[in-house]
Amino acid sequence: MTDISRRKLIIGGLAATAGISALGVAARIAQKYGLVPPDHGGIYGLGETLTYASQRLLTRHSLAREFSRSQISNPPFANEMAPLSEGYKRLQAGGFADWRLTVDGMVARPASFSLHQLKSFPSRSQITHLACEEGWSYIAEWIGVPLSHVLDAVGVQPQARYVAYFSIDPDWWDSVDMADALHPQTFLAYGMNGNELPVGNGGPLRMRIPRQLGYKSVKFITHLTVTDSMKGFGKGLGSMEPEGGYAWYAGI
Ligand SMILES: Nc1nc2c(c(=O)[nH]1)N[C@H]1C(S)=C(S)[C@@H](COP(=O)(O)O)O[C@H]1N2
Ligand SMILES: [Mo]
Repeated sequence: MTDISRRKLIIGGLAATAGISALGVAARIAQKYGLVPPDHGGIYGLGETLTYASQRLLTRHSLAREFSRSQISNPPFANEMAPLSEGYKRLQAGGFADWRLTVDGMVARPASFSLHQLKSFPSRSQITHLACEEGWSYIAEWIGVPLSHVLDAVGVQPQARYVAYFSIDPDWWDSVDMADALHPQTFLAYGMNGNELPVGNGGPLRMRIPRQLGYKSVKFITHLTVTDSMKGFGKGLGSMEPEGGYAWYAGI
């Protein structure tokens, strides 16, 4: 099922059972609790708000399923990608020694971390499922540093609401709310199945968010910005995904 038709079904189903006026009430409750996603405008905006608000109220702290080593997919699936940029290839030729993750925005101590520094932070692993909206998926062991650890290191200001993340590939950027940014399974991943993270899977550094669809797990991450509003980024919809018709919140 495509994303759009799934969304229509959710809206249709809710409208049929709850009635349109109850939908309006739900949208007002979402507004009151600050549970309106950045892509709330447009035809499917009400559906986006309801999906996001109900998931946040019901499943905010739940964990994505973890698997055993014997369930790891072999080989892991690498999705097709646009060709890598010259800038990327230069860093790759240098063994990624000059790769940096810069962190700025609403933080007490803006910073720039090398891979070596990120790897010196507490390392965690998880065996989780990466699900593409196009239907395929695979299970892998992801090794990295929890995003929450990096955010603690820079000191997030209390007004912060989102963490936006950017790839060296300028077409790819996204954001998550603080609930997902601080979620224990949200990693900046640099390893996979006991090895370095392969280039095809986003090496040397990718976002890994198992609570959401694969497209939120952006590859080749070089920059994080902590913010209280997504208005100043792209078309203000929270990521480049809603600009192409996909949901900003892609919880699974
Ligand atoms: N920079 C970048 N990140 C990306 C993509 C991409 O094309 N470029 N594809 C996304 C999509 S749609 C999915 S489903 C996953 C695929 O991850 P995989 O190649 O490890 O299977 O990466 C996501 N991150
Ligand atoms: Mo995808």
